Formats: sequence, structure tokens, C-alpha cells
Amino acid sequence: MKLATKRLSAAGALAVSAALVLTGCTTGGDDTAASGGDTGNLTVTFLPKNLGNPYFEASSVGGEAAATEFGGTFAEVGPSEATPDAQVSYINTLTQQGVGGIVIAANDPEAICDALNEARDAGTKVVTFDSDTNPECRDLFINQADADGIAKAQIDLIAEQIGGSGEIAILSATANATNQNAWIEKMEEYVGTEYPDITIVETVYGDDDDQTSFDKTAALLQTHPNLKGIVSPTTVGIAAAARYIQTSDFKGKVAVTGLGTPNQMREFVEDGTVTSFALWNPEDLGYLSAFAAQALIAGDITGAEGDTFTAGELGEYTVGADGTVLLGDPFVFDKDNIGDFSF
Ligand code: RAM
Repeated sequence: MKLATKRLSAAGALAVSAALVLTGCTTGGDDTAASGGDTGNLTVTFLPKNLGNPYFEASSVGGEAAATEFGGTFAEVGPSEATPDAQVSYINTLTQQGVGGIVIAANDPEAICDALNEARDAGTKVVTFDSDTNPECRDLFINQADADGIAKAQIDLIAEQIGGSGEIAILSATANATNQNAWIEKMEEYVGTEYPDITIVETVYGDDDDQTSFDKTAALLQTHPNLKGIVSPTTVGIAAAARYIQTSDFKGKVAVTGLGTPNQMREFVEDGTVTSFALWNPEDLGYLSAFAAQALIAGDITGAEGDTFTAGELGEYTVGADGTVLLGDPFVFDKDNIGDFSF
């Protein structure tokens, strides 16, 4: 497995997260940005699941870099809590503002659909990334990696870390998150077929909130005294679980893995709390998503299967089935390589 590393930049992440405007009233921009031709309204606003999550700060770094490259205007807005209702009010505001494109990670596959379709009816292009909606209510989904591959990577890691047998639990994000639910279903299937001696005893939800995830970790360990491992397919959850384990008697006895960012997980890998975990490059995901929005706005693509577009320095991408574009493969981080990454 490899990781596209063209867009790694911790310094850029800090600069942009400090500069991001979070109020929802800054997109503005002229309708004919870019190089003077009829490129459409290249005001692109990112709407992540929630703010304050380093994963989405990284994807916005990529989004802003892309917008700068194609001569558009970038903004980020979003709720502090990862709920669909909060996203709907931001979508409505962006529709009223007439932004060219909304790039959104959905907190629910259906609940934000009506608002997104109103935006589309008003001429805004909608790209989902990270967590999809029903395909009926967006123009494209930028998928970070194939769900089977994401599930397999995490289960193979935990299986290796617990010696191939025993009880494990899943600490997820929000209960309605499209992406986590798809991955959990695949993880259950994969454990069922490949690891008969491993049992998933419970799935709990930390809501992509650090404290809730920390508390759910404590509760899992209390409820399941034989637990050997926790898989957390969310960057918020895995970091909170690792922090709990780090200072508890469970360190060295209960394994933690899942999907994390190298910057958040570094200390836990370096002190041995965590052996390895997986992810893709969220900066690249944001970069690709912004370029997809630009291609839709400019009319270069409609989102139909077989459409192709160029995403700056990441190169050419082709739209696959169901209006989905695939970024690449998940990548495994461990103590030997984590020093090479900064996001
Ligand atoms: C969290 C979010 C996001 C997910 C990553 C892995 O940051 O839940 O949706 O893709 O984890």
C-alpha cells in the first residue's frame, strides 16, 4: 500500500487553520474568478462533519491549496458538534449566498438531502467527501479509499496485535455517520470470514467528541474485562482511546488501532501504547475534492461515470460508478515511518 504524499505540509495546516473563517459569511468572491474565461462561480466552501477535528483541518489545507491553484475562493464553515441538523442550517445559508460549490462530509446519509438538493436547484454544485449522502443528493462523492480495504486494514492490524484471537470492541464516531457505518459493516463481515477466533463484543459511539470517546473507552473496558483490543475507525476516537489506555493499567494489555492522523497518534506510537494504525492523506482528499467541485462548476464534467478531470498535481481522475471518485489506498503508520509524516 502506498500513500500519495504530494500534499503533506504541517506548516501549511497551521497557517490555514488559523486563517480559516468559520462564520459562514465570508465566501463572497467574484463569479468569474480565475483566468478571465467563463469558469463559473469558483467560490467553494467546505462543510466538514464538525470543526476542531485535525482530520478536517488537514482536508481544508488541501482544499484551500487547490482553490488557490485554480483561482477560486475557499472558505470553511461548520458546526462544533457532528450533527446533520447543524449542517442543514449551514447548507441553507450557503444556498442563500449562492456559492459555486459545497464540499461536505455528511453527518447522515438522508437528513441533509433536501437542503443539498435545494442548493443544487439554485445552481450550486455539491461534492461529498469522506462521508457520503444518498447519491441522489450530490453531484460527486470523493471516496478516500475503498470500504473493503479500509475495513481489512483495521481488522488485520488488530488481529496481529492481539495474536489472532479474543474479544474486541469498536469505538465509532456518530451513530449515523455514513462512512463509519459502511466500514463497520465490512469489518464485521471480514472478522466473520477471516478470523473465527475473534469476537466483536460491542460497538459504541463517541460522537467524534474527545471526552465522549474517552468516557466510552473507560466504559468498554469496565463492561468487558476480557477485552483485548479496541478498533476505532475515527481519528477522534482512536486518539481518545489511546490517551485513556496510556495512563491506565491496560497499557500493554489492550491494543488500540483504527484510523488516526500521524500528528495525533505520534506520542502513543512512540511510547508503545499503540503499535500501528491506518489512514490516507486527508490533505490530498481535500485537494481532490476542491478540484472536483471546480470541474463541475466549470462544466468540464457532470459527474457521470467515465468523466475525467485533472486535480492539479495529483493528476487525472476518472468518475466511477455512482458518481464516485476514489483517492487511493489506505496506508499503515507505525514507529518506523510515523516520523516521515506531518498532518
Ligand atoms: C474522523 C471523522 C472522519 C473519518 C476519520 C477517519 O476524523 O469521523 O469522518 O473519515 O475520522
